Amino acid sequence: MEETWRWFGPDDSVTLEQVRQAGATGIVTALDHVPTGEIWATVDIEERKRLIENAGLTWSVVESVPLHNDIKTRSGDCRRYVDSYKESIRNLGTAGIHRVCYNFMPVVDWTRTNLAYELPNSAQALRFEMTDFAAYDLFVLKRDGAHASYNDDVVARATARFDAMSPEARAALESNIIAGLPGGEGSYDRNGIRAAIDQFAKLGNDGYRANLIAFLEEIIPVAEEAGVVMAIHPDDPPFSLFGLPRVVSTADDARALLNAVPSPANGLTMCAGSYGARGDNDLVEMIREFHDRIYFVHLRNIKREDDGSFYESEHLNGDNDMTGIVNALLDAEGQRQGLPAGRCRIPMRPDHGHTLGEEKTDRRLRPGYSYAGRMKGLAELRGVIHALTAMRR
Ligand code: DNO
Repeated sequence: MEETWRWFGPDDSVTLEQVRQAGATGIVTALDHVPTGEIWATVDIEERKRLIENAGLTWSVVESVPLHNDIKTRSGDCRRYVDSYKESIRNLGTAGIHRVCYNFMPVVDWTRTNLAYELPNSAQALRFEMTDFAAYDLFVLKRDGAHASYNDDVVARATARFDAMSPEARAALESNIIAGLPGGEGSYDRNGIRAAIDQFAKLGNDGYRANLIAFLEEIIPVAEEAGVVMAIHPDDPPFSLFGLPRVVSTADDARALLNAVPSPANGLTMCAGSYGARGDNDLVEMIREFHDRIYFVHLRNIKREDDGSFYESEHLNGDNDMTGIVNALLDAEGQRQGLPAGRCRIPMRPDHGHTLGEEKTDRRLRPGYSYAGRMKGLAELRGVIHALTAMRR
């Protein structure tokens, strides 16, 4: 597997030199300064690529080329945005960048309620807690029909939680949920998110899936021609939020979208932490089924609770069988021999890491994207890869 590292560009508090020191060889990055929906110009792509290569690294994966909401809802300026997306994909292919991660999450990108969940060893982790999420949905956003999304037990706990929260805690919760996390695409104020929820909710799962397939039908042929593979990132968390549709949460979802547009350019990102947040997703089984369509991997672990809550645990110590997952991915790589150069090795990145030591007070820290925490995760995963690879010889 190729060891990669997510880098947020020249403003990232982690430098490319540090990434090299951590031992990764590939960079995962995006042109986050380009507004969603605009074309990624060749000059900008080339400039970013040069920066990375001058540091002795390779730009392995684009994460993400974001989709404008008009594409997801197939309304407004959808036509223009799809054409711009095609142009960005062509420009990336011409520049020699051949892997693109994207997602089709409605309204909010990845979502957590607590960005500094204190663990027994005083490291901080990201957490999604259903009680907090429901408290926000029911009593701050006051979404129509919100009660139907939660069982009585969750509503009772959310009521008690909300009553006990200070105004500052309520504001912080709102900001965690709707202001957007690192690399995420949606950033809203309260009225903005209400309007977006209304617009997306009425599509329903079938309508929303049809919109994804319509997008793929247009984009995949362009990607094929440009020599680019598209790797859709799953919903995080992999169940409905705010009563919104979810179409990339399970093996059935993944299968439906691969079958709808059966091309090698139409592929998946195996995000272990996202798919793994559902106990009914068998990740090893999914890797075996989709082995030839997994183009990018996020390795992350979680500890789940019964009500959908989870927190991000240490990379090797959680509900995901990380060794089994890595083993299945190594098998998948083995099955790829004979593909064009660059298509056999699967780029993986240690997805997120705990906030440790001095980074806990570093104001530039992007939650989940600490240097030390990710380096610890990468080192642990590297050990697993190394041992499993040695055992195959
Ligand atoms: C979170 C990430 C997401 C992901 C996008 C993919 O850490 O996994 O930001 O990059 O959702 O489009």
